[in-house]
Amino acid sequence: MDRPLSPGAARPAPVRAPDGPASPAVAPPRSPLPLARDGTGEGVAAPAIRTTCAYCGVGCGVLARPDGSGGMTVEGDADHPANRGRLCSKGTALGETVGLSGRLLTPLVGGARASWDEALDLVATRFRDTIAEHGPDGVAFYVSGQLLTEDYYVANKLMKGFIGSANIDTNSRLCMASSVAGHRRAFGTDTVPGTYEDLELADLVVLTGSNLAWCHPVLYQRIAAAKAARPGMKVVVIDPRRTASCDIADLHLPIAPGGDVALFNGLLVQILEQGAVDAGFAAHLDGFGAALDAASSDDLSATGLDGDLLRRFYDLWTRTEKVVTVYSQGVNQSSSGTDKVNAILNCHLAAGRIGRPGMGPFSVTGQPNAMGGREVGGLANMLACHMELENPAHRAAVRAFWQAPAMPDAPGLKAVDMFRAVGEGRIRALWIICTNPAVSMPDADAVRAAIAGCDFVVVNDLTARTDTARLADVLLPATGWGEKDGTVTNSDRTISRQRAVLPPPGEARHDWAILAEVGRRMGWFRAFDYASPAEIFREYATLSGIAGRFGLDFDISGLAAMTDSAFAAMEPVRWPVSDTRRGGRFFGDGRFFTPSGRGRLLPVSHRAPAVALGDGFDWRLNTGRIRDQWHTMTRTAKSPRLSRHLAEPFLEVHPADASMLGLSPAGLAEITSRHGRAVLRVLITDRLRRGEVFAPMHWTGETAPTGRVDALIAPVVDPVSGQPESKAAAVAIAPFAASWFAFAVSAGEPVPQADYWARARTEGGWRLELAGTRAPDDWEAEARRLFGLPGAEMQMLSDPHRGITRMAFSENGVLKAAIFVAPEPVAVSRDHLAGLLGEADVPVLSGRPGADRPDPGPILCACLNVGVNTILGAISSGGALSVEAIGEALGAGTNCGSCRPEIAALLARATLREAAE
Ligand SMILES: Nc1nc2c(c(=O)[nH]1)N[C@H]1C(S)=C(S)[C@@H](COP(=O)(O)OP(=O)(O)OC[C@H]3O[C@@H](n4cnc5c(=O)[nH]c(N)nc54)[C@H](O)[C@@H]3O)O[C@H]1N2
Ligand SMILES: Nc1nc2c(c(=O)[nH]1)N[C@H]1C(S)=C(S)[C@@H](COP(=O)(O)OP(=O)(O)OC[C@H]3O[C@@H](n4cnc5c(=O)[nH]c(N)nc54)[C@H](O)[C@@H]3O)O[C@H]1N2
Ligand code: SF4
Ligand SMILES: [Mo]
Repeated sequence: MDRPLSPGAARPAPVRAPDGPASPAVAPPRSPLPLARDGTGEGVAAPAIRTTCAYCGVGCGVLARPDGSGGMTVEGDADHPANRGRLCSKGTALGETVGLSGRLLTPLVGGARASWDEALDLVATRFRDTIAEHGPDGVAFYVSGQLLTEDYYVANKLMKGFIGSANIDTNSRLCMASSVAGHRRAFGTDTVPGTYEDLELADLVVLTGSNLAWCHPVLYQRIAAAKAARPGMKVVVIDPRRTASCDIADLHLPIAPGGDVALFNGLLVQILEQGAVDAGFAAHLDGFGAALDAASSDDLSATGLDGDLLRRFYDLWTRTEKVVTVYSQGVNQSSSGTDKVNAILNCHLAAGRIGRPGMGPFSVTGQPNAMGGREVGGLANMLACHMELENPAHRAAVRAFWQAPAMPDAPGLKAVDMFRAVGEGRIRALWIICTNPAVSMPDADAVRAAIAGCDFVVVNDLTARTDTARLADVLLPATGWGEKDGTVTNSDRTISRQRAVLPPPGEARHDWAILAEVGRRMGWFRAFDYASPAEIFREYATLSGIAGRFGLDFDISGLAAMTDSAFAAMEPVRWPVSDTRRGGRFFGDGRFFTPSGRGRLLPVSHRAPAVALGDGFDWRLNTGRIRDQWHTMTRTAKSPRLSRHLAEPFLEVHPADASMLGLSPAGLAEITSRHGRAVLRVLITDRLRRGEVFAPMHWTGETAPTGRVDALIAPVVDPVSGQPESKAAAVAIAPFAASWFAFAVSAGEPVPQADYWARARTEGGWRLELAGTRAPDDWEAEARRLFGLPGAEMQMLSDPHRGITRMAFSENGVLKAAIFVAPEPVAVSRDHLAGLLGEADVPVLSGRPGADRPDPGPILCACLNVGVNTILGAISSGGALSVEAIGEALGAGTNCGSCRPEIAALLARATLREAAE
C-alpha cells in the first residue's frame, strides 16, 4: 500500500495561447478532442483527463483539462500513487509547452513539404535497398526513453524480428545502461527491488550521484515531508557538488569524481567489521569472499573524503537497518558506472537490506519511460520482456511468438559505437526517434558530423528545429505528450497511462503508427497490422507471459486480456501482474533470477575516470541538469516561466579557481577539451570542489550554439554497460576575450550572429545575451537586422568613450525591442526589461525600473513568479524568517515546492549577513 500523503497545494496552471513566429506549416489553433468537450459551451471546464507527466521517471499523475482554445490546464492527480497530487515546476508548466509554435506539422523530405505516402514509401524503400546492399547491420534505429512502451515495442520488433539486426539502441544507453548491467550481474535480471514508499519508510536515505531536488523533485518532496514528520530520519548526499538536494541532508560527502566504488567498498568492509552482515540472507548469496577481498584492498583516498566524514557515514549506514541508497547519473554516467552500481548493491546484499519495507538500493530512472524501454528491450543487447538476445531459448521463444523471419543472435551496436559506425559509413541508413543525439551524445560535434554525412537519415520529432532534425533527409511529424496514448513505467515499476488530451496537430502521427506503417510497407503486413496502442499492449503483455514461464521477473500477462475499454480506463499498476504475483518488492525472500537462484556480490575496485587530466586539460568538467529545463529544451524552453530560473548556459567555478583562472563573475569562459569547445557564462560558487567545474547539458544550436557541452565530452564508455562518462571530462579553461557584451529583449524572434549568444522566451517575446570579440561597425544596422525591424522608430543613448550603446525600437509607440551594449557584462534589470515588451510609451533606456516600480530581481519561484529581491525584502523587513513564513507572506515555494531549497539558501545567506553586520 502507498502511504497516504497530504497532497501538495497544486493548482491549475494558467495557460497561454500558442505564440511566437509561425512555422512554415502551422495549423490554426486546435480545438480540443471531441471527447473532452462537454458541449455546454465556452467557459465551462472540460472534464479532467488522467494522464502521466511528460518528464522525469517519477511518473507523476496529471489531471489535464483542455481549455477550449488549444491549450490545457494541469494539476496533480491526487489519486496517483507516485505523487498524490503534487507536481514540480516542470509538471506545473506542462500546459505552457503544448502550443503549436515551432511544431512540425507535415512530413518534410529534403526540407520540402511531402505527403505521408511519399515520405513513408521513401523510408521503406531506402531501408529495404540499404539492407539488400549492405545487410541488415547496415541500418540502425536510435530511439528514446521518452517513447511510450507501445512505440518502443513496435520499433524493437521491427528491427530485431523483421529487419533482423540488433542495431537498435536508445538514449537510455546514456542514462540507465550501467544500472541495467549492474542489476543483471547481481540479480540475474534488470529489477528495481523496492517501491517509492521505501523512501518514506527508511530511517536513512542516501542520495549518491543524484540531485533529486531538481531532477526528481516530487520524490525529493516526499522524502522531505517524511523527514519533517519524523525528524529522526536521516539524509546523506554524496555528490562532488553541494547541490540543492543538500538542503535536507544531515551529511554531505563531497566525493572526488569517480570515488563511489572506493567509498562503497569501504562500507562493505565496515558492514563486516561492525557485524552488520545478515548471515541468514548471506546464505542466498554468491561471491561474498571475492567481493570482500577486492573491497578490503581498495584505497579509500580515492574518495577524496576525510576520515571523519567517512566514519560518520559508515557508522550511520551500518547502524541503521532501514536504509535506502538512491543513485542516478553521478553513478551511471561513469567509465566505472557498472562497478559503482555493484559496489552499492554489494552493501545492500551483504547487510540483507533489500526487498523489505524501508530498505534497498534504488536506481531512479531519468525519462518518463526509461523503465518501460528497458522492459520492452530497447537496448541493443536485450530482447523484449527482460529476455536476453544471447540466450538461444529466449531468442527462439520471441522469434516463434513474433513469427519473425529473422532474428540476430548477437547484440547490436551500443550508442557510442553506433554513431561511430555511422561516421565510418558502416551504417548507411539511420532512423532517429524522439531524441536529439547531435546535442546529447558525447563528442557531439563528431556525432553531428556523422549524422550529416550519413546516406539516409530519418527523424521523428515534434519540431524541425533541433540540431538533429536539421540534419534529416526525411523529417516525420510525431504527436507529442498530451496527444498520444499508451503506457509508461516509472522508477518503481508502476505502469501508468498517458492519454491524449488534445487532437494531433496538423498531419502529425503517433510514433507507433509511423513505425508500423513502415513495417507494412517493407512487406510485413500481418506483423505490423496494429490498429491501436491497446492492441500492441495486449501483444506485449502476452509475450511477457513467456518471460514469466522462463522464470523471469517481468511478467504482466495478467493484463493480456485487457479489452480496449479496460485499457482506456487502466489504473496505475505496479508489475509484476500475473496469476501468481502482483506488485510488491523483490528479493526480500532471497530468491534471485540468476541460474543458481542466488544473488551475486561482485568483486570491484576503484578506477579513476577514463580521461586523465594533463597536457593542459587540467580541470574536471562535471555536467548535469538544472531545475526548470528538460534536456535539449525543445519543450521546456517554450515556457517563459521555466526559462526564468536560469536563462543561459553557464559554468560553475569555485571562487579560488576563478581568481586563479582570471575569470570574473558574469564574464564568459572558453572551455576546450580534446574534442571540442564551448563558451559559457561564469557562475562563481563555493558549492563545488577546487579543480572541478560544472556545466548544464541543456543548451543547443537553437538556444546557445557555444553552450553545447557534449562537444567537450570524450566518447569513452564503461566497458560493461557501454554508458558514456558524461561527468568527468578533462578540459582547459580561459577567460573568453569579449570586447563587447549585450543584453536584448525582442518581441519577435531575434536572429543573432555573434561569437556568443543565448536566447530564451519571455512572456512578451525573447531575451537575449550576446558577446563578441569584434563589435559591429554600425550598431544600429546590426540591431535592426537582429530584431528584423528595418523601419521601427528608434531611441538611442550612446557613449562611445565608454563603449556603451543603448537602443530601443518601437512601432506606434509600443516597445518592440531594446539592446544594451557595454564593454563589460551588462548590468541591467533583465526581468524588468522583458516585462516592458509590448508596452506603450515606457522609459526603457535606463535599464532599471523607476523608484515607483520595485524590481523583483531574478525569479526564484517560477510558479508564483516571485523574485529574489522580493524575498530578500520580506526577510530583511523581519517578517519572514523561515521558508514557511516566506511562503505565507509571498506565496513563494507553496505550489510545486521545487524552489524551496533555493529559498532556504537565500534565507541562510541573508540571516548570516545580518548576523555579521
Ligand atoms: N530538471 C530536470 N529533471 C530531470 C531531467 C532534466 O533534464 N531536467 N532529466 C531526467 C533524466 S533523463 C535523468 S537521467 C535524471 C538525472 O538525474 P540526476 O542524476 O540526479 O542528475 P544530474 O544532474 O545529471 O547528475 C546528478 C549528480 O551527479 C553528480 N556527480 C557527478 N559525478 C559524480 C561522481 O563521481 N559521484 C557521485 N556520487 N556524484 C557525481 C553531479 O554533481 C550531479 O549533481 O534527471 C531526470 N530529471
Ligand atoms: N553531458 C551530458 N550529456 C548527457 C547527459 C548528461 O548528464 N550530461 N545526460 C544523458 C541522458 S541521462 C539523457 S536521457 C539524454 C537525453 O538527451 P535527448 O534524448 O537527446 O534529449 P531530449 O531533449 O529529451 O530529446 C528528445 C527529442 O524528442 C522530441 N520528442 C519529444 N516527445 C516526442 C515524441 O513523443 N515523439 C517524437 N518522435 N519525438 C519527441 C523532442 O522534441 C526532442 O527533440 O542526454 C544524455 N546526455
Ligand atoms: S517530478 Fe516533476 S517532472 Fe517528474 S514526473 Fe513529477 S511533475 Fe513531472
Ligand atoms: Mo536520462
